[in-house]
Amino acid sequence: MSKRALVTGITGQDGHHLAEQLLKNGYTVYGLIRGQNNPKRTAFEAAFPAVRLLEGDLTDPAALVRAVEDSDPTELYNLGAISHVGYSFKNPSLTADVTGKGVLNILEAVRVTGRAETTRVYQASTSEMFGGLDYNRPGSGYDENSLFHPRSPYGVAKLYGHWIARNYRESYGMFVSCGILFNHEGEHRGPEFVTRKITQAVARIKLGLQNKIVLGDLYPKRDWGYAGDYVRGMWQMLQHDEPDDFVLATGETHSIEDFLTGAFAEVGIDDWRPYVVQDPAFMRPAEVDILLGNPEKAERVLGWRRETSFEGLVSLMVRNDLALEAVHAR
Ligand code: NAP
Ligand code: G4F
Repeated sequence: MSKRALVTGITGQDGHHLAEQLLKNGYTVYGLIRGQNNPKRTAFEAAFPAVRLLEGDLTDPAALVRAVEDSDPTELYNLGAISHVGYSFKNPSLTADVTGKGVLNILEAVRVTGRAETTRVYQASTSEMFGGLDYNRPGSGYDENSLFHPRSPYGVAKLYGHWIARNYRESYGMFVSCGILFNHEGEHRGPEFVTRKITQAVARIKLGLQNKIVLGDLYPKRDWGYAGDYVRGMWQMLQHDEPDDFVLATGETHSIEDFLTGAFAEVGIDDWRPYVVQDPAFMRPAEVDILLGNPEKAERVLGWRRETSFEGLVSLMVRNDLALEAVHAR
């Protein structure tokens, strides 16, 4: 049977890795692209000439119905979202519409076009739903049964998406699986996220193009993995017999200070402190102090394994940015 995937958020980090893996697995891949003149379109088309782009926005139910009808997907990966936690504090209403209600719009597009029984849906849920508060510390790691207490408009919108996805599974028998993914990074990570901001700056400092990096809080801890490993897990969730929820994580947690230490060490700088300035502009009204996940269920049920270590991730990101920045420096 021919395999057709529709991916929302295909121009984002995970969309890039997923498009690569789906094409390799023989899928016909459709991607939703938003905006009148999306600046990422040209580069995306050059990298993925085989992907068929369909125009539409997650806030536009009619466009989503058209995209589902045009692609007739056997699998739909809903990766599209306002995904930046800091931005969500500044744009909470838009975040609710895109990141929250956008999930409902996708599920309805599948249902009202008569595909509830034929299209498998992946929903991109997140560890931000846990919140990392004192009364709800991760212990040996948050899992699929841990308490939720989101700490940002983004986390709250994602929790709505998570529960409406589960509701469509229970109400209409739809195959909808939610991946509760902990932070994952890599060479396609947006520069607005802390890891990429650091690796770009480290590369530029090494090449003499910059001398400081301005950051917010440095104490928070995250369970950071490699995005390539995590999109493999998304695909595995949709190949499983039953729809379900799965945590993907490394089971390790590291502070931003740890990430700085590793990234600067990669270019031979032992002490990052002289290069880092803190600015409250990059701090959030409410912070998630610590995230740590327990991927035992995904490992046991799906056979999922992460392959890239924390040290390997930091190293690959710094080396990637050194190569990119060296071209600019010439
Ligand atoms: P990303 O790089 O920020 O990509 C987000 C994508 O959503 C982009 O393609 C963006 O389009 C698209 N988008 C934004 N607003 C839209 C709208 N109104 N209509 C249609 N598309 C829209 O995020 P990512 O890191 O790839 O993450 C993928 C998904 O997983 C997101 O839902 C994110 O919240 C979730 N997640 C991520 C992580 C992580 O650590 N990366 C962890 C857990 C969950 P443009 O390219 O046009 O901006
Ligand atoms: O890199 P971040 O912006 O990622 P955050 O907030 O953990 O969210 C990411 O992971 C979630 C999964 O847990 C995803 F759902 C979400 O879509 C996104 O991919 O920030 C990480 C930490 C935070 O504690 C933040 O306050 O870094 C801290 N930080 C310190 N200085 C900074 C900065 N974050 C950013 N973006 N920029 C800074 O200058």
